[in-house]
Amino acid sequence: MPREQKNLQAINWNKIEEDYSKIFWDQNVRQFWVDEEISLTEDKKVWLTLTKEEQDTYEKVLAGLTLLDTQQGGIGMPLIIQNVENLHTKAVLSFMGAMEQMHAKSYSTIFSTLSSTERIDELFLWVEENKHLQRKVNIIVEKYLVITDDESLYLAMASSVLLETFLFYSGFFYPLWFSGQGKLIGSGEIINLIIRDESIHGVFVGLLSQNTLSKIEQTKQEELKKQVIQIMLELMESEIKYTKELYFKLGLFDEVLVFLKYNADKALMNLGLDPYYNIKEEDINPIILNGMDTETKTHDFFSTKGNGYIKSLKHDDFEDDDFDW
Ligand code: MN3
Ligand code: MN3
Repeated sequence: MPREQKNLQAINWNKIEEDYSKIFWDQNVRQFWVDEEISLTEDKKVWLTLTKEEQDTYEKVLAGLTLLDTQQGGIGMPLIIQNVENLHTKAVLSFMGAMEQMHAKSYSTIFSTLSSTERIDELFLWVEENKHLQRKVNIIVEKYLVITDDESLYLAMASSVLLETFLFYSGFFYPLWFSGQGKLIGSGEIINLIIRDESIHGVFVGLLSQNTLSKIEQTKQEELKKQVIQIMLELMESEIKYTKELYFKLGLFDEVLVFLKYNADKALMNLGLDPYYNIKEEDINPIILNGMDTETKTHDFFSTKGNGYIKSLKHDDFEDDDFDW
């Protein structure tokens, strides 16, 4: 007996229902990059001047980031794609998912420049065994694996934004700390490119989440928003332990904590929610802000692609101008 056929739709870029899909598609394409474009030869010289503890933390934060990007590219994006209906939204998310794999790969490029093969193997084992790292990724992945309706889809999208706009920053901190002082600039450049990607990912999925939430009954909406705050707090608790383990010995724990709270607020704002910690940009160590300042970079071939921290948008009040990055 022949299987019953469904009429499958082809994506039509000449008829776009959600007009912002095209804007996000174009922006993703415009800022596309590959890890091999960045020279890391200077980093190797600086690397040899670092202490054992500095090297250890640097390697571990990159290994941790590799896990986050691997899971976001392999599980998060594909499952969200499967559960949204709009074909253009799926296309944009697919592009973003491919970039997650580029991010994951770029850390390996840094490792191959700085670390021995034996050490790299150790780091990947450390990732599998670090309980704080495993816990935070599991909290997120669990939300991806149970999508069955709008409510679970909303929580999955919110978790995705918490991952991309908040959780990555405990790892980004250290490369920014060095590049903000003019050290390990090549690796810092890669991190800045990743930050630029995560910024639009967070804004886009944030908008989708607000869209999804608006389809849900009002009283349930309030309940779901509270759940998001609970997830954020659970992740923060885990992040504090992770951060302590990695940064305390370097005297940077407090600095990282402020940066984490700042980015947790950004994630909430991407979701159209109020900030929780109310950390201002002035509260962040200026070295970190300097590390994110692209004008100080030596590579200028990206200058045409635009860079920087991207502001969050409320679904109701964004306009075309908001995408003029
Ligand atoms: Mn990524
Ligand atoms: Mn991303």
